[in-house]
Amino acid sequence: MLSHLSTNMGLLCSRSRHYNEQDSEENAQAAEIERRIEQETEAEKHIQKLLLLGAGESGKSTIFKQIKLLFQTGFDETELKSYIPVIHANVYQTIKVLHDGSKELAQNDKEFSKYVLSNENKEIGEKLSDIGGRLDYPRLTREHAKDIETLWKDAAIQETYSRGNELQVPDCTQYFMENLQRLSDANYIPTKEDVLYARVRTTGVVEIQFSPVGENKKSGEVYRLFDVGGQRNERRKWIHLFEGVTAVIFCAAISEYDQTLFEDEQKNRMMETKELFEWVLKQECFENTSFMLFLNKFDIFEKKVLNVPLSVCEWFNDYQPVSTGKQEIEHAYEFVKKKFEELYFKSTAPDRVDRVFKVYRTTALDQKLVKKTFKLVDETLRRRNLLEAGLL
Ligand SMILES: Nc1nc2c(ncn2[C@@H]2O[C@H](COP(=O)(O)OP(=O)(O)OP(=O)(O)O)[C@@H](O)[C@H]2O)c(=O)[nH]1
Ligand SMILES: [Mg+2]
Repeated sequence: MLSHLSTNMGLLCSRSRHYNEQDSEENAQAAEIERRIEQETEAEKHIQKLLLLGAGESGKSTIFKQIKLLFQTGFDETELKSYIPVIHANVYQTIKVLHDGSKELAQNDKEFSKYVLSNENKEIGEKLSDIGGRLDYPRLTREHAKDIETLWKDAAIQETYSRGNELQVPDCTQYFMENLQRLSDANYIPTKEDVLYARVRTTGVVEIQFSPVGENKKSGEVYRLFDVGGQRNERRKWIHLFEGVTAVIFCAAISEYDQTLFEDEQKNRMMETKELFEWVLKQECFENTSFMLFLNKFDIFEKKVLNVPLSVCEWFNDYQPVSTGKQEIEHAYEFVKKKFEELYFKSTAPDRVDRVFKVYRTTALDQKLVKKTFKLVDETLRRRNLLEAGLL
């Protein structure tokens, strides 16, 4: 009996010891979880939040893709393949815009004959315009690619393309039209460059965490970059991201001074960008936020500016060309840059003048340039942190 009792006691004791062990194990686990949460919160504190803002098609997602390529894993084959329907859709949509545009110009323009398709291409044009108007596009076959190429080479389509600024012709047009053979290959896998050129309107918010790698080592800074949709109906989602932002990377496509908005064809794109930048600058949340202004699409700007005077845009109506060639391009670029700088200082309250403001000339498709630019952004932000911590 005693022995039984003692066994039971033993059992009891051992059970209570077991309970104690379990308790302390649970306590340890809880403490560990708490420690981890604390650690993560501490680590989160060091994560710098970067926000890509700007109007639609200003190049935000292209910068985002470059960051993924430069400082993260890049695109694996599955991801590359996921761009096939996007790229094919870009091709079909573009040829439709050009075909329908040529038809309209052939009816309404005073030099209408320039826009009339050659007789043998009319049928091809109608067929392709039909496909381009569908909700889902077929895969680009060799046969379709050949038709598209024929139409693209038609003088009327080329004339229409030269008036692309009036027609919402995307910037990837020429690149894709010159690569139709490759894009229609049965085994086609998009290249990194194809992905950068691919145009997908962003809806919602995407984010990526990265640490820019220096020459040999990591910079130590961890950034979380957010990409948003820039078209008007997307902008109401922006405000939810405005808290705790280290830097806004504002993309302005400086080549778009002679274009109108996709969502409102009465509105000049540069004027929209001006108003948007002004609005962003005045946000309460951005009192201490740094501003990195990317004057993007410089590659298109430098070609355009020699043919289309900057003064076609109301904001730049006081522009006077002074030279030709490269010098004129520089002059035009400096003029645009100055306009943005003036706008920044005008829209920045005197008590905020010490927030960081930097302007960069960018071509988002140019990987080397984006890498260099981000190195500069990283340096600027690190300097700012040290200053704020009183270490500089
Ligand atoms: N030539 C040229 N094309 C560019 C440049 N930056 C972006 N693009 C192209 O412009 C198009 C639009 O770029 P996105 O990055 O999708 O623009 P976004 O600002 O993300 O647009 P939303 O998502 O609608 O706000 C794409 O086809 C890009 O390849 C540039 O610097 N030069
Ligand atoms: Mg986008």
